[in-house]
Amino acid sequence: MELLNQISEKLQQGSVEGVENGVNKALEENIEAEKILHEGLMAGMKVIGEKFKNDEIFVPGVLVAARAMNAGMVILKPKLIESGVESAGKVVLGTVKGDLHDVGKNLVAMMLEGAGFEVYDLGTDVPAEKFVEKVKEVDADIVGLSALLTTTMNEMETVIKAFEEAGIRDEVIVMVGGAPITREFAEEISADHYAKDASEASNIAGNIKRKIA
Ligand code: B1M
Repeated sequence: MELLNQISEKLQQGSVEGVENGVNKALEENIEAEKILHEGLMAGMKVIGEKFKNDEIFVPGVLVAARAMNAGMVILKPKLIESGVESAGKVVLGTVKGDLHDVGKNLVAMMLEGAGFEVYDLGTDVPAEKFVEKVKEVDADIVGLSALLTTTMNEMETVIKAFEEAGIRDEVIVMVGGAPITREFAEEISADHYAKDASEASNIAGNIKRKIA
């Protein structure tokens, strides 16, 4: 669809205004928010990822594209979130230490909020002790760890070990995800769950909550 292609193009150009205008126009045309997300924003980010890999663009270009993506997601957020009246549970979420990627993590946060969870988003580059501190502070049910780099994915195990050392490992369910993460890796580090994308993360969290309740 022409408009969704335009959104993808504007994202690749790093145009916040272009993406915002495109997303607003698509919503006015009653295109579903999920379709705009997948076929406009995520399609554009996929192209950026390929170009980055092939050295056709560099970090500044990727950064402006991510900013444009986040700007589009802010507009879509209310549409993606169906107002959850009662809290489904508490989730502490963050991208692990050393890792600055937040687009996927933000998407997970949105989907969880949409499923009625209270999300405490610690942001990016989050050290293990911060996860421990927040879990204790809010008495979280679930912790969501995101990592996009093969060099930072092992930090997830550090976080799990920090929960063990703090004596709270049995009190919290750990879910991991991110591009380099696999189910095998999740099992290896003794995480409780692996989710391949944001909607799976939200489904898993919903199932966990039903089991707890
Ligand atoms: Co980075 N980067 N980056 N980058 N970057 C990747 C990840 C890379 C694959 C690009 C490439 O080479 N093709 C590569 C990693 C290679 C590797 O480790 N194997 C890479 C690299 C190398 C780097 C730097 C080292 C580059 C450098 O400096 N030389 C550097 C590292 C900085 C750091 O973190 N310390 C770097 C920097 C950056 C920017 C800052 C410029 C920017 C991030 C900006 C931001 O996030 N605000 C950036 C970006 C944007 C990317 C790519 C292009 C896109 C990532 C993205 O936003 N995707 C990425 C290439 C790619 O992924 N194709 C790349 C869209 C998003 C919706 O998908 O985040 O995968 P994703 O999330 C998915 C799933 O993974 C999952 O759900 C989402 C979908 O629903 N998911 C979860 C994610 N977290 C989850 C948690 C869950 C469950 C599911 O449960 C809790």
